[in-house]
Amino acid sequence: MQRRTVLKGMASLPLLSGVTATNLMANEAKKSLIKNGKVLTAAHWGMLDVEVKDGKILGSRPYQKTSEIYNALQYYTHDMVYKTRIKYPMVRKSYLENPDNPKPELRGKDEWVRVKYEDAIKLVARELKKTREQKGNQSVFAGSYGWKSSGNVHNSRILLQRFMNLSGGFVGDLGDYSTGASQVIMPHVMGSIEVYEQQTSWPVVLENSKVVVMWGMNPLATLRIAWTSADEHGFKYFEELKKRKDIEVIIIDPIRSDTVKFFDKAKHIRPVPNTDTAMMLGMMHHLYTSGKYDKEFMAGYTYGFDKFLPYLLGQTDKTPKSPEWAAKICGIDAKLIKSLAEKFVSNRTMLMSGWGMQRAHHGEQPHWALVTLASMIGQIGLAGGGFGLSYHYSNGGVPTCKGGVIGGVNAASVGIFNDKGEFIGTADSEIKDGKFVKKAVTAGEDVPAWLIKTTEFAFPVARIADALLNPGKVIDHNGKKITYPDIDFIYWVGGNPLVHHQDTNTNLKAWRKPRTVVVNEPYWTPTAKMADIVFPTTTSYERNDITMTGDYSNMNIVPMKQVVDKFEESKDDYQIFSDLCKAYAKDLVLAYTENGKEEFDWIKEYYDATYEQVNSIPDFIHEMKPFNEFWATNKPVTFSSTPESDAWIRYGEFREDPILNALGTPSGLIEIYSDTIEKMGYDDCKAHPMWFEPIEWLGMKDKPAEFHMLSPHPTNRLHSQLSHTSLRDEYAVANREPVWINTKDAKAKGIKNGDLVRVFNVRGEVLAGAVVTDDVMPSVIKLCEGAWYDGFDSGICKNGSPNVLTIDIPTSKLANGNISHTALVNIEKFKGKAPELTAFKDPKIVR
Ligand SMILES: Nc1nc2c(c(=O)[nH]1)N[C@H]1C(S)=C(S)[C@@H](COP(=O)(O)OP(=O)(O)OC[C@H]3O[C@@H](n4cnc5c(=O)[nH]c(N)nc54)[C@H](O)[C@@H]3O)O[C@H]1N2
Ligand SMILES: Nc1nc2c(c(=O)[nH]1)N[C@H]1C(S)=C(S)[C@@H](COP(=O)(O)OP(=O)(O)OC[C@H]3O[C@@H](n4cnc5c(=O)[nH]c(N)nc54)[C@H](O)[C@@H]3O)O[C@H]1N2
Ligand SMILES: [Mo]
Repeated sequence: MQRRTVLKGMASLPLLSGVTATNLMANEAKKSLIKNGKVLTAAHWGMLDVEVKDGKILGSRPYQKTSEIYNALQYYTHDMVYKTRIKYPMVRKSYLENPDNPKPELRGKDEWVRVKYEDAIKLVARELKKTREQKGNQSVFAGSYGWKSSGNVHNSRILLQRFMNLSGGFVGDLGDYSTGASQVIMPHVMGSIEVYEQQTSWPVVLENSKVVVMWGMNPLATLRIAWTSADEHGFKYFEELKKRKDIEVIIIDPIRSDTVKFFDKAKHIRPVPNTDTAMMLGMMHHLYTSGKYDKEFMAGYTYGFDKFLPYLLGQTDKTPKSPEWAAKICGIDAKLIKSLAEKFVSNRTMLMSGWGMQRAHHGEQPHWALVTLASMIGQIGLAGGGFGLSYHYSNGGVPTCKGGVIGGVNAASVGIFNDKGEFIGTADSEIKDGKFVKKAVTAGEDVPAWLIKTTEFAFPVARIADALLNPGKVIDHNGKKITYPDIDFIYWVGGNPLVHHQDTNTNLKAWRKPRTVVVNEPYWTPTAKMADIVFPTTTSYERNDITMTGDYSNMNIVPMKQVVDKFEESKDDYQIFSDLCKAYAKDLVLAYTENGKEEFDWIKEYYDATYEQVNSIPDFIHEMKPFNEFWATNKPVTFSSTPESDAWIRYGEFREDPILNALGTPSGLIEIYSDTIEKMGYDDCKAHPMWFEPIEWLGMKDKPAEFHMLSPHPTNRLHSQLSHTSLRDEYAVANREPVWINTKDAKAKGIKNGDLVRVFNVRGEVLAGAVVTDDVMPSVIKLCEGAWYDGFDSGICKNGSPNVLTIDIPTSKLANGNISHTALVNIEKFKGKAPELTAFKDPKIVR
């Protein structure tokens, strides 16, 4: 259910008997909101000290300084609270007039009407119930993908799903946008998902690696954040790596990224986008034909090399995957391909990779090929060797600390109702004497039919538009068939799908299909503008919460203290869903809130459970204090790593004994050839890594457009978050999203630095501001993801959201990941009068 498995494992806890003690504390906390001074909280971008004056936020800065690397995201809390906010509950005019015929085609263009909160709650409860009665639970979609805010209690997506489960069930989704391809292919190859797993520890890398390769990876940007909250030690280790003259750094990326600029001594190699698999095959071919690969490792630790070789050598298709063959595809000289391969086998080499190149057509291939290459090099499981798919993310490789992990709110299970429509319990709970009580369930009990009814309809997350447009369509997914449900009600919180999903124009059509769309949002994002009913939501600075930092390191427990009063009529997601429960069915709220728990009850409950667990570790000296003391001191609890975690080597045990410590693959070995995938019989993902031509790329015949657009993750935002802050002034060009174009290309197109340009293809068009630079290779442009879509009035996105131009097809039938880094576009100087930017303006509000 939850993408970051690291955070899972909330044990079911005893219910609090007297809720009142912590309520008292909550009241105290509210009264004592600091009017002048500093408050500690945390965001995805780290622990923050927020400065308050007369009850208003002045500014914010990092709570601690762990590295010299500047993280701009940490300084804009003021705008996060006061800018572009939704003030009141709002309903789209046509929806309010007639929810049964709400003119969905007007979504995004219609006028809005302010309504009373209680009325909005009643409306949503009534229409949700109506949809379920008419079309069943499988017509309610609450997958609600997105990055929300940090905090284990006010976790908007889980809070939504808790409500949707308890009130009857919903359709969810599978996988995520980040690693859609890799997280499905890697279990077949390595027996684990790899992408969200701890890496060989940094101290081991710094001690042993002689070559560090960063393949399609920009940690200087992407390590600014973490799923929980950044612990910031990832940066520290990259700084140490830079100081080390004895470790060679090689960066493979079409773009001269922040990371390439930081490692100014590094070798920077710029392949044609989406061709890395070919380059890797060229390396493998050379290693094989020259006999310079680790034959013992291949024999002892891998499966199916013999069935891959005929392809590598060209016996199956008359095309040997030689360095010369690869060079023609990836644009890297064959000599360089060979010398790199030889460097890797003859030095202890860590192949680090980001995820950009698997967010592309046939995105299953590059990481599968990388694992195969790493196998031939033969250093997997050795100190400082092998590969790692998470050094760029959430402080991967920062040694795991000894201590505790704070639990979080869970999605509960599906509710059961009596004939009168009253809530009577779930498979593991019941309402007894007006109280919610948990029941013991016997393991192995049959799962009731109503419980699986909706989960069977879950579809891969990035197929959302396809699913909305094609109810009943059957698709292939990782060896299974999935039938799209007929979705008529969408509830989204904590995400910005009108920005994050590919091919916005198709997506807009899809969002105009269901009868009802409800969104909880702090800001007037494009997704809020595409809804029928909008609840203004608090930001994390307007409520109390608790989080860990460093998804793998588990370094700190941070109190996230309410900084200021709630903005206008905004409410916590928890409050909104509690009120929806009350309006939906008798006694439902008892289950939702476990008999009335408030934010502090949950915070304390999670903290206490961890405190107890930590105290039960023999002879463990730690900083944790009883909850009240912890909360009052306004400081994080910090745990330390152990000698064992400092020395930890990924796959070290497998290396020592591959029989005893077999991998979770069918063969127990690294699968270069997968019989499981072979049996699926897919034409777009075969049984071993292969080069497939992407649907659009620079080397194709009859290119539909001239430039390859990469839309990587923005350095100065978290996706679309922080878009509306004044940090935007630092990077916007011509008041639009900057687009990087190579000097030579710009000259040919008559484009100058700072020009307003039109980027377009058959799918759509956007305006952007030109940055003319050799930081991007010729024929490639860079337009980062996350600019708020601004095309509701004209069809042309005036702000420069790249997803207007990307392709909405799956990576392959295996993983169905998104392919946002695969798209050809044209670019020209914009002629005529520049249209006004409206991305950050309120929609039309009539009453
Ligand atoms: N072209 C292209 N597209 C991409 C990508 C790419 O590389 N290229 N990357 C993809 C990837 S990996 C990802 S993860 C996605 C990211 O896409 P999203 O996760 O959808 O992006 P965010 O901007 O983080 O959206 C989070 C939203 O939640 C809101 N929010 C924050 N806190 C709360 C809260 O407490 N309650 C509620 N109700 N709302 C809250 C924020 O205001 C914001 O609007 O984008 C994907 N799209
Ligand atoms: N500051 C900041 N940090 C973030 C995020 C953010 O929005 N802002 N988002 C977070 C999230 S949700 C995620 S999923 C991760 C994303 O982490 P990644 O997916 O690793 O990030 P990207 O920026 O998409 O891609 C990384 C690099 O790959 C390069 N690249 C793209 N295509 C190719 C290719 O075909 N070949 C090669 N060799 N390189 C290629 C890009 O130019 C880029 O420099 O980042 C996380 N960190
Ligand atoms: Mo992501």
